[in-house]
Amino acid sequence: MKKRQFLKLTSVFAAGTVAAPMLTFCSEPNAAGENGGDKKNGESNSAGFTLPALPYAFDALEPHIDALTMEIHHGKHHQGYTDGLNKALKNRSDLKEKSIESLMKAVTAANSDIGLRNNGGGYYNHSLFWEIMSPEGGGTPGGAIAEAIDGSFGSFEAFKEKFSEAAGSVFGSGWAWLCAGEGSLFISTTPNQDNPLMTGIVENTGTPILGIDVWEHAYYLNHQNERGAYIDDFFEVINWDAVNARLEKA
Ligand code: MN3
Repeated sequence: MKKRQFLKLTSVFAAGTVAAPMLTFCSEPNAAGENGGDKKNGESNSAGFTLPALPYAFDALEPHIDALTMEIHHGKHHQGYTDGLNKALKNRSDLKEKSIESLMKAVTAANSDIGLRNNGGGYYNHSLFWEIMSPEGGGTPGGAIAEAIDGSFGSFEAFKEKFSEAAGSVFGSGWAWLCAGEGSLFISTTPNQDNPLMTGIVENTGTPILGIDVWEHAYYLNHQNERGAYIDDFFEVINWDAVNARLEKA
């Protein structure tokens, strides 16, 4: 695997950019992360969060997701969210020992810390996204997730249709999710980098166990405007073992 290039940047993003739409922020990685690094598991400690290493090579998901998209998406976009999250946490000693899941649950309608919401969301969402894809993925699920999908949606085919429809219907940038809720699974969508852990912000709160990034940066190089084709390709690389593991912990 290629080593991540450390970004040397001459400017720190202006304060106003934090509140601006994420498209602007996302295309401009901010200050080089003093806490950044390719630690295998990413995640946190009191010094900050690190970009998790991709669990496979950039080209491993081809032909479904191309290598250049993966390299930019991971090395630039996810790194930008990681740095932004660390910046948002800089003067928040009250939050420094919290896991990323706890931080996401702490993002509520009442607590509108936009830096934490956008960058923490971007950090969490992409960490999940890399993990639930695999070059050995695709096909139909087995185990507990297969039973849960049948129980909640009737059949895998019905689930796939509903999930694809949801992902296709996201207006602008956002995500579609499969979540574990109270005794059943549900599909939801969120705008920008919001996710189903956030309270009072998203329509349906639950534990995300599968998610697809439908921001154009996730597919435009290879699929251009064909989001539907990208969604079909995503199904060819879903790591159902990882989804099962998330369901077990949910
Ligand atoms: Mn993305």
